[in-house]
Amino acid sequence: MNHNVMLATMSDDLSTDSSASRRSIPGFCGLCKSRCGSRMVVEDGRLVAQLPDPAHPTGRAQCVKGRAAPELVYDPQRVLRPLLRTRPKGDADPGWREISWDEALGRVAQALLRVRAESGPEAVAFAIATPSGTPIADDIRWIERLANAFGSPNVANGTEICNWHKDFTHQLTFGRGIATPDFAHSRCIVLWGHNPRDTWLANSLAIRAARKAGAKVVVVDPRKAGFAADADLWLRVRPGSDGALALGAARVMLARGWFDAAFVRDFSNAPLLVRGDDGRLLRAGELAAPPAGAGADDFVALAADGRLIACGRGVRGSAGSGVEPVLAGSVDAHLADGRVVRCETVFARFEQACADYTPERVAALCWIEPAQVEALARLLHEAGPAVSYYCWAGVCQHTNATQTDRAIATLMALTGSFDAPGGNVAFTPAPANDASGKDLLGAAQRARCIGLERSRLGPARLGLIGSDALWDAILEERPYPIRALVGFGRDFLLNHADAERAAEALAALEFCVYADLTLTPTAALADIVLPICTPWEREALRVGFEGSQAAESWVQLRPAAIAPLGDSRADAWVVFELAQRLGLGEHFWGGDLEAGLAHVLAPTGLTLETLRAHPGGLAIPAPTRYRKQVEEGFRTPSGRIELYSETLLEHGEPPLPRFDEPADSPFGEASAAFPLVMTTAKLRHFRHGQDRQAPSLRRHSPEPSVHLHPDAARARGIAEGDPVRVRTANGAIRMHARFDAALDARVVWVEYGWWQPGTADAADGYDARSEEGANYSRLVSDRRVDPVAGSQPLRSGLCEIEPLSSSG
Ligand SMILES: Nc1nc2c(c(=O)[nH]1)N[C@H]1C(S)=C(S)[C@@H](COP(=O)(O)OP(=O)(O)OC[C@H]3O[C@@H](n4cnc5c(=O)[nH]c(N)nc54)[C@H](O)[C@@H]3O)O[C@H]1N2
Ligand SMILES: Nc1nc2c(c(=O)[nH]1)N[C@H]1C(S)=C(S)[C@@H](COP(=O)(O)OP(=O)(O)OC[C@H]3O[C@@H](n4cnc5c(=O)[nH]c(N)nc54)[C@H](O)[C@@H]3O)O[C@H]1N2
Ligand code: SF4
Ligand SMILES: [Mo]
Repeated sequence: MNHNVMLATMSDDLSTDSSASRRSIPGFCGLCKSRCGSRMVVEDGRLVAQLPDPAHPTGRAQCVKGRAAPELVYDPQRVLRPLLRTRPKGDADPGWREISWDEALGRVAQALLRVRAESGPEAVAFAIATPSGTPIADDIRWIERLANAFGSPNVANGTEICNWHKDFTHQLTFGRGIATPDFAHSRCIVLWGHNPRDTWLANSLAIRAARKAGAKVVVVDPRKAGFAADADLWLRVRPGSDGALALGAARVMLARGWFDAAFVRDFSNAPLLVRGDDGRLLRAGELAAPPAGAGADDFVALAADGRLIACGRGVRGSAGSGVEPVLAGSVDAHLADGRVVRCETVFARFEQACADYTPERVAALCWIEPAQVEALARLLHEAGPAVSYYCWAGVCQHTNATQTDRAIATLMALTGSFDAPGGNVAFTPAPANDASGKDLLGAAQRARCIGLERSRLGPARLGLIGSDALWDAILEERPYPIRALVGFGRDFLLNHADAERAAEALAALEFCVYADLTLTPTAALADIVLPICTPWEREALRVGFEGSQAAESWVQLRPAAIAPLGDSRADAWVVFELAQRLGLGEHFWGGDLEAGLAHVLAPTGLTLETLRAHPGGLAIPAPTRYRKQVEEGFRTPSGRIELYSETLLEHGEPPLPRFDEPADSPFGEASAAFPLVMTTAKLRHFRHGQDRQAPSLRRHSPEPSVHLHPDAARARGIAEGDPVRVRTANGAIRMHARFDAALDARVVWVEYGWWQPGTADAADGYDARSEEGANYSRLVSDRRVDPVAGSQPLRSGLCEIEPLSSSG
């Protein structure tokens, strides 16, 4: 076990502690996606520790961040009163004045109602911090409900640079998101651009246990991070080249017959015929002589004897005819309009899409060894169908994120592991009412989402917008002006591309309110700042944790361990109070949060009282149903796994997975001036732009660093620890050089999220808007993004690194 992780022991149970003033309260750590079950230790009204709670399905251990809870609570830099700006946004001194909640909320409501009356609710955008890396997950349902009830179809929640690929692009292939790796039963676990050792503790422990039980682990990561160090196979891909690797592995599997042919035939659209003229799937009704008994909308497949057979929507190709369709084949189809059109099966087309990605070509594109492509294919084949995988931030933050996700998803489809024991499984969740208020936003308002003109398949279809679209609306009034922003903790200046553009747009807003714990560079551009409390100062209802069936079944009402500091409040409180002042009380149970929580909880049959009596949580046990699609079909247009996506075709995108070079390619012209490929990653001890103020965390990384190969450093006259300038076509920052001999010498990784004001034992803060600061966002442009998801190229940039004199 790593020294940064503390495992639970019996002695951690302090509930029997004799000291009357010391209490150990069951809870869970709200800081990140792992949501580790915990014990919150309070002494004389102060939070003094957070410890693991082994009785909780996610509570076996606690990471350094969870242990730093008291430092995060008693952070001297927290904002504890509502603040009003009294000087213009260009002014170096905002002239913050402390005001009452009543005045703050009154001013916010007045400003929002004015903009809504003049320009419609769509002129007010909302922003929400990540629920995977902040405890906003406690209350996100209410913030979404507020946006919906207010009538705004424009919510920036960063999905395009975090999870859109795995949770939504994946739907194009499987009709659902990536679901949960069933680690406990996996024989092969693929971590593709995901490093749970540092980012998801509970899953990391589950993977360790699976390894002990014999599971193989594959890591696809440019860095030798986490499980890469002792993986069965570590593929050190060039950042942004993952799509080529997936297509290459699929090619090997197809060529060698290393795939589950029966599964692919019965449950994917592989056997369906594609028309050679328009690329659509052939329908029985289009044929001059449809197969007997076929419905007009049935798809068409080919039997071994050359006959055409009909396939209804849904699984199992033979549609009752008893004849199995072939996978690879083509035929001249005689159409009802008299034309003859060459048709090929999806499978044949898929083979062609992979054909160019020979091991040698993949090696040249991905900067790996040719033999590693076959090694990956072999591992997937030998473990199938007990293959689970997770791909996260590593494959998302690229201009080719959608196609990369398609390539990985279709590769995994070949293993037959969908919903199989040991595959990726939709466990049975504890039932809950969705309180996010989707029903409150009408179709006409939804249609006004500013992102829809970019792609109707991307986040905009759910009313979600990228920061690039938001800045365009504010600065260029495209497609219409956005005049006000209500921010719940999203730190655009640090975590999205191009801090300068973000700052310019935020300063141009007529009105901006930010609810946050601290004055981030983004919050500092607001007109009003609302102080939010940490998770230990508020109650939180969680119906269902993540990672296993036991976790999915867990329901918990985490108590507040201590009272909120100063005037800080929970997001839920802010939303319910603001809703009243906006005249939206009817959608918020008349301002009664308890009634809202009871509504969420209703389907569980549990009451808030019962949960309060069991603060450690309760299980609503449910059996895991594997292979559900056998009965239900897939939630895709064809009812099958879609190796070929007519939906993408209809939206002008490639229907088969394809590898596109990232917008900034080392094989392009820009590489002459910027020869190094640049990516980023998370650090175990920080979340994004947070946590540097906690001394126990900061000591792991006292100063911001760029990590590069010693050879790359030496060639530039850089020694370890030297201050350096990292420069891209978009901007420059100052970092410290750290050596990482496991990297490809052409690749560097740069830390992000640095802006914090100085702490007692660290240097001064880092100006998020200066070359002398360390804000990664300055290095990346938001002008070229993934055409569907809108993903910004935070992980496939090109840069150059120059030494600076130590005093520079
Ligand atoms: N270069 C680079 N950029 C990245 C990434 C990367 O890997 N590299 N990762 C991307 C990813 S995956 C994500 S999800 C985004 C995250 O982007 P953000 O969501 O902006 O992430 P944070 O900086 O963690 O948090 C933003 C703010 O939320 C505040 N906050 C914390 N808890 C609460 C709360 O309970 N309520 C409220 N109202 N505010 C709270 C914090 O104080 C912080 O100021 O960053 C993205 N940006
Ligand atoms: N400690 C900590 N934990 C967190 C968070 C945090 O900020 N800090 N944030 C939470 C959030 S919001 C999220 S989204 C998750 C993310 O969780 P992860 O996805 O595990 O996090 P990352 O470190 O951003 O990225 C994973 C890996 O992708 C690799 N990578 C970089 N570029 C590429 C590439 O082009 N291809 C491939 N294949 N890999 C690449 C990185 O080297 C890194 O090791 O973590 C959550 N947990
Ligand atoms: S892994 Fe996440 S949830 Fe678990 S203790 Fe660490 S910060 Fe908290
Ligand atoms: Mo994220």
